[in-house]
Amino acid sequence: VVGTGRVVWFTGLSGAGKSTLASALYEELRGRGVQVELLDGDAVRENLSKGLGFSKADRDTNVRRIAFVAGLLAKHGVTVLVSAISPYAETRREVLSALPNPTEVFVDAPLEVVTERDVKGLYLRALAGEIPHFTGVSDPYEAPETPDLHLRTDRISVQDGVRELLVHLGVGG
Ligand code: GGZ
Repeated sequence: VVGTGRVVWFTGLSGAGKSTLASALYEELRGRGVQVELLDGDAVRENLSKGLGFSKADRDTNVRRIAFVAGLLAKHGVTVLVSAISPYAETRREVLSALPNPTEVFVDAPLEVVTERDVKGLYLRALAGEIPHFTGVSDPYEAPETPDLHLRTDRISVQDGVRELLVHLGVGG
């Protein structure tokens, strides 16, 4: 697809399913010949944002860096999928409003559910007080009030989530 790309921004708690949905969507779009790139919070923090922590200032810096790169890619027609907790509503609003064709996707699973899943064992450690500033436990998560898409991952499958995303993006289900 030539022309201006777009940015699909997945926000939500750790373990809510942001990266799972973003990478599933990535594969779908690639299969359809769309130029697509994935900026995942985890990978970004090992490279572009190495050394940053989880204070509000560091999270905002991380989010702004991701948005900066997303904007460069989108300018060249790439569909950019961002997966980052990005917990602060005001910062999300600021960066998203500066991006071309932004879509804010709220990847939503209740805290009880992500704590139960605890894929990486981080919630157990956070609840034990071993990880300070852990989102949802000892650090805020400001849910989007009017996301473009709201996916309840405790109620729908990855496949259904991807289908909703494709429909929303106008790429068909
Ligand atoms: C939240 C943390 C923390 C704290 C480490 N709070 O599920 P994960 O493990 O793989 O993804 C989380 C990732 C969060 O990085 P982001 O870049 O998405 O965050 S932000 O947008 O707020 O900058 C989690 C892990 O890092 N992790 N410590 N204290 N998540």
